[in-house]
Amino acid sequence: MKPLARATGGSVSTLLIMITSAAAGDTPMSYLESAGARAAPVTPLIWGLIYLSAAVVIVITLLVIVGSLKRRTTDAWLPGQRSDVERGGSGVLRWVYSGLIATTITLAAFVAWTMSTLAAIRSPDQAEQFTVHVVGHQWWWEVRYIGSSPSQSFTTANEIRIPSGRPIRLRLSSADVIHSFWVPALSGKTDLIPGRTNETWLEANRTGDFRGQCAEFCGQQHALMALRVVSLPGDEFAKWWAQQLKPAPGDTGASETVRNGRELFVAKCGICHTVRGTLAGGKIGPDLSHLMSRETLAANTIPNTRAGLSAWISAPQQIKPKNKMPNVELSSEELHAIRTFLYTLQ
Ligand code: HEC
Ligand SMILES: [Cu+2]
Repeated sequence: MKPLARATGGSVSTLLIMITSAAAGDTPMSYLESAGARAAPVTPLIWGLIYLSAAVVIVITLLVIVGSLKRRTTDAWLPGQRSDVERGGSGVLRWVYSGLIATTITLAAFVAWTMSTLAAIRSPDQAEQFTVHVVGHQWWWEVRYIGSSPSQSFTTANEIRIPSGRPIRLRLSSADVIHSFWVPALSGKTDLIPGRTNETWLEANRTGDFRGQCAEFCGQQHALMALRVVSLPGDEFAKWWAQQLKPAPGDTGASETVRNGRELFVAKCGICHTVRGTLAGGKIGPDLSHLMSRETLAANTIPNTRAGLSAWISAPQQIKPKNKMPNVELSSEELHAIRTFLYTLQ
């Protein structure tokens, strides 16, 4: 019996360590802490289920140990011999009945808790401020801000900025296969399904940076299809929106290199990328109109620094193999010119 007791003690303490380290919250995508009204009611439910599961493991383990220690008869049990289940007060059936009743009551209680949680997060308690339409692509997120009119709308990628403390409406669709939108601290998962549009909402109750991840396997680079939700104070958010509406700066005052870079960009990259205010209007890759206002590249894969941007443009297939941007043949002068032009896209 001793090794069994030791093994049981070991697995229970491993479980407890797992639970407490996940609860510490130093992981960027911990789902055990929430930061918004849509996630808040879900977190206690997760904790409830964790405690319930731990209790089930402990109770069953104890019953097995007690059952094996408590030998009911000293008679040897011969093969083929039948042992009758006793009815009545001291019988085995009492255990079966009480087990069934306890399980049914517990599960029913959790079903009720789950249903009421779903009802609680169905819609926010104040009207949504605006709509963001997120389109899943293999393997990045197109993010369309729908303003009060087309001239107030714009498109960006992989980073969703929101005003803190205000709910926003999310519309989710897909350009290719099924993806799933998941920002654990702010919302549970909602799928992006080709041919239909799902609606949900998002709210952060504080400013901060919340990491998300595609949560439905969608091909080779599924793991590198992350996103960020950045929650800003209202006035900063309004400034950011106004800045995003601006087209790329024109020729006036632009250096020779920038003008060159723009021409090269339109010729070599414009088939797939849009930069508003230039002739580049491609829709296959992310909109780059305000590339420099984003902190990461290629769906949160590398930081958007000078080195990161050069590395990505010269060899995207090395950084994110099989992604839909091919390595484009560029001389070092061309790379320099394109990069200098991209730096102007603040
Ligand atoms: C055949 C289409 C195609 C061409 C041509 C192309 N790209 Fe891309 N590009 C993409 C796709 C698709 C992505 C998204 C990759 C991913 O994250 O999976 C991308 C991503 C990027 C990103 C990262 C954007 C972000 O917000 O994450 C930059 C920067 C970029 N491309 C620059 C360029 C430049 C500069 C050129 C021209 C030298 C170019 N691309 C040519 C399709 C293309
Ligand atoms: Cu995916």
